[in-house]
Amino acid sequence: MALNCGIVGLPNVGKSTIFSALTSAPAEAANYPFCTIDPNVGIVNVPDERLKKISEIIVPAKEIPAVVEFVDIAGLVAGASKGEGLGNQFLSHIRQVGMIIHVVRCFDDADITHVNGKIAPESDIEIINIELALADLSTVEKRLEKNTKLLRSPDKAVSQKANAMIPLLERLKEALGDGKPARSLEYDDDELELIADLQLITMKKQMYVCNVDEDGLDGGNDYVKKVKAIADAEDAEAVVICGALEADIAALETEEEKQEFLEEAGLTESGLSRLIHKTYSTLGLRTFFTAGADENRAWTFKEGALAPEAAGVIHTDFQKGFIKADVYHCDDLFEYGSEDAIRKAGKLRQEGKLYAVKDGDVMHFKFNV
Ligand SMILES: Nc1nc2c(ncn2[C@@H]2O[C@H](COP(=O)(O)OP(=O)(O)O)[C@@H](O)[C@H]2O)c(=O)[nH]1
Ligand SMILES: [Mg+2]
Repeated sequence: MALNCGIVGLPNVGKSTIFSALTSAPAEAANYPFCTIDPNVGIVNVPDERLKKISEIIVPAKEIPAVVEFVDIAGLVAGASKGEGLGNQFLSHIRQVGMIIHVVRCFDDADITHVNGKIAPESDIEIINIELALADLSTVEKRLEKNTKLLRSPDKAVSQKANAMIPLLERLKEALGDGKPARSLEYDDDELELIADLQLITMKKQMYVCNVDEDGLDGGNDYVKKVKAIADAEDAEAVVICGALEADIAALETEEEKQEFLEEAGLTESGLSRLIHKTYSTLGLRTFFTAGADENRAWTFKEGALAPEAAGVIHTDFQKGFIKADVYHCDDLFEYGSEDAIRKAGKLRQEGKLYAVKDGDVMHFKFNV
């Protein structure tokens, strides 16, 4: 499951500031098989009050939150798709992420140079989006060339498959050439399958982050309004955060200090926490829990997953040998106060292979190995 997001944006908009703040308390990498060892990659805990509350009732030796991976993707400037800046390196990084977080500078600061000399969210966004579209255009053009050659293949299956893809590639070429993202077109299921292995960057979901100064946090500013209008038109999320403030919060040592700081600034949740949660939901991710004496842990699954698939998040053997699951909802635990009481109240259920797991479920899997 692609649990990672790539942070993009023009230089000096605050990407690295936000990335550093996000990863200032890195998750314990050993617990996560997908982790990449790279200074630009950080694994970040998904804040979840429910896990804490579960642990107050079922006291574990260890508590392990769900995580999202963030990648600070440098090198995106006008011309990156043609190899300007760190062009190629940036492309290989961004193709691998599940979602794009597009940071837009929405703060004034004469000391911090803007690449184009002027704070202008609309054109900043356009530059980046066009660059991403051009990168995809080159992918599509290459594939068109290849498929045209394959039309002459003596292997009928090969030439037919190549042929079937050509109208789709032509449509993509036209849209991308106009600077439109691939996700703006409509596809049927067959086309979606054809398109999947192109790994187009502009097929990925995109979310905007307005990086404001502290004054802009409350209700935003004119720059934010512009970003929000663009996000709305694209049916995308726009999250307002102040990178500088998040960096200050991240530098504090304890959770209590951080909480105090937030309250003094009149905030209930840090911008990063909001950003992490939005990322999680935009990717269509949900959480289930496992709880026991050894560890309480939050696991990530795709909305709509059935019980065996959720079990597979823990281990592929759990999925292969899945028999059934004992399930209750964490809200029941908070209401009844113990697993025993839940059982007595008849709220602990046995579910089979067709059970669609719900956000907040606490699961005990039974399986054969
Ligand atoms: N005033 C202000 N400066 C910021 C903010 N976020 C980042 N900066 C500054 O902007 C400069 C560029 O930030 P950086 O994170 O390196 O940008 P990147 O090139 O997008 O990675 C640095 O000097 C940051 O300290 C912010 O919210 N307000
Ligand atoms: Mg940077």
